[in-house]
Amino acid sequence: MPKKRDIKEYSTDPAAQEMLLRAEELGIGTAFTRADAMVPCNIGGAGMCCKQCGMGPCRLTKSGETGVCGATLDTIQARNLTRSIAAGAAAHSDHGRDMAFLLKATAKGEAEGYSIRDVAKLRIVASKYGIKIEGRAPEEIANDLADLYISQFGQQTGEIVPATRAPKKRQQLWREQKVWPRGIDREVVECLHRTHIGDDQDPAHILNHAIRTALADGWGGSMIATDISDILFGTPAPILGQANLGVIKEDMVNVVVHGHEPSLSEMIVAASQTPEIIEYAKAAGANGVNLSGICCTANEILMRQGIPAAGNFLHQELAILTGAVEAMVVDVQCIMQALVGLAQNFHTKIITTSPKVKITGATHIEFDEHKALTIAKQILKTAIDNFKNRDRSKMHIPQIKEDVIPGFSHEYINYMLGGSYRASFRPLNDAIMAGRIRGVAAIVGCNNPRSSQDYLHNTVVKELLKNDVLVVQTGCGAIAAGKLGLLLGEAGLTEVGSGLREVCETVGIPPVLHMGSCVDNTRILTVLTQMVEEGGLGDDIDQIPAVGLAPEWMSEKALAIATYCVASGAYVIFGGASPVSGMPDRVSDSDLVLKFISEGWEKLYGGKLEFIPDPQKMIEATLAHIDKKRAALGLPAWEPNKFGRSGDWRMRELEALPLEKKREAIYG
Ligand code: SF4
Ligand code: MSK
Repeated sequence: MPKKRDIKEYSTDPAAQEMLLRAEELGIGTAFTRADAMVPCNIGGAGMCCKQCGMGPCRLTKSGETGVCGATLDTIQARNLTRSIAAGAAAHSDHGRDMAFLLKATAKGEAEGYSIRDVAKLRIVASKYGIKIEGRAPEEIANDLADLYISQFGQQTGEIVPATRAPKKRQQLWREQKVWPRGIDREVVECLHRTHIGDDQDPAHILNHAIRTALADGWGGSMIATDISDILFGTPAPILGQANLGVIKEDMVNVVVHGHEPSLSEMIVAASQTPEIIEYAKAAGANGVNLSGICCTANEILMRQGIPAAGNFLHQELAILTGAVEAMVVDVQCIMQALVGLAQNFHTKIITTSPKVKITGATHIEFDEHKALTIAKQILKTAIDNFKNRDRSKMHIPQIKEDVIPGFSHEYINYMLGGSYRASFRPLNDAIMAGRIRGVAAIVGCNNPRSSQDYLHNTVVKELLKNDVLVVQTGCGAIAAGKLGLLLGEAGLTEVGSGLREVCETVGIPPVLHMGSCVDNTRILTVLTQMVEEGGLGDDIDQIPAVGLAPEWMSEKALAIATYCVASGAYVIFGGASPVSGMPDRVSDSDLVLKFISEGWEKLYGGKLEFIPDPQKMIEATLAHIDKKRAALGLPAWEPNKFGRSGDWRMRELEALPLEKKREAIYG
């Protein structure tokens, strides 16, 4: 019998717990209960099943066993992992492609409602590629940049250009290893080709192409997506917002936008603020339209517009359970099919919008960038028309939400550290070199109902902060921290070690920097590159005392992100289960791929991927790696009590002393 977990084991978030109780009362299932009922297949879960052809599926559960075609377990695991990485890279990069076409349409004046909001970023990005900027209108520059970026997807030979933004030494390594992506689509297609029955059957050779494909995502499709989102919608800077289900409002038409591409959600934000829509909502008896976001769409509009986040991945069903959502508008990625059935218990309309994504039973209003504002208004009017159908007796909104300050783009971090006239990463590098900051951790990725929601994320974040590790976050992990109050300046005074506290106080930042959505992990690559270029922390990313973690990963995109980070030189730790774990206790030769992506990749790229389910061990491995990198750079070993007696903190200590003691402390 599958084990049913307690509500507190499902989630550490009190708003989620309240809604899960509500679901139980109503007899409605969620991803949490379905995860209990669906025991994962231990053979497939360990990467030991191949269904690549009609002679199988072949399950390899004995040492030395092969598939019908003779494929070994290592080959099968390498193929399975590589296919997942290709799917993740395809998802991110197709998002990037859509953004490139949107930039092109905007440049030609054919995209209703869009404009180039960040001309400075456009000029900086274009000039990196030698596109002429002087004396040209933004639209002309944008047109050339769009053409260049569109060409990166179908390019057949040569090198994709965004990867020239990596540190010089890293570029040289990619050329030596022959993994510099030629074209984004080409690498994804080649992954599928190589992993077809009867093709590439050397595990290391297959996995090297996984590296090339992931690089096409991180230093290709995703980087393009981030660049263009900033150019069209503005480069994020800190802004006040809120997070959690309490942002849903009783007296307003609630529209929750969910998915990933900001092209639609930004236009819905714009449409919701027009007098036409405000009047339409009032005429329907509501106090206006209240927008909120789920998943990475939430991050996109939170960090640019301050639109509240209703929650992360596992909140998508819980938002509908409030009974107060008139429409959930979705585009691509991380959208559960269960939403449609769940919504039938309430009045909520699930509206699909992407030409690529339809869900049986949902309302489809297709997005088209040429008439985006018109379509956004149509979507909002559909939601407003549905307000009258809300059954107030079914309404239950948890009154739980937290203030958040997201929006730490790499441009802003650069600016905040040095100001307008000497923007620089120098203060960050200096703080690491002195030991005020022990190292940096990028904690990213999803929720997974197989672990307690947000528990792994927040346990790891809180412990690393106490150890003076500066944390940057994206995706659903960033929202987990936001719900707990870690994206606020106050957390920089109370939740952190004494050295990190000095930095947070001096610069005036939270100890956890929200850097965006899951495609925005490229911002972290840029930060690491700028730290290398600033000097003092080695000449390549693999020398920086930094670690990447995805404690609650679930999507194939997360595997693509992990792999491009490894190829860029990072140590990456995933929580939860490994998709290539094998069963070393039963099948003696089943962990070779697991070892190859760790030790093998480390020898080749300086980065490695490991799966560590226990959060304490994750923390230990992170700190050990950071300390190892500090020692290799010749930096002083981290000392917990060396710093922290300056700035506001010192003033507060002095204030608390009696007058005599205060004099003594100041004058000796
Ligand atoms: Fe089995 Fe080989 Fe076909 Fe895979 S490719 S299903 S191992 S026969
Ligand atoms: S939405 S990929 S659950 S981070 Fe980007 Fe969250 Fe993971 Fe989807």
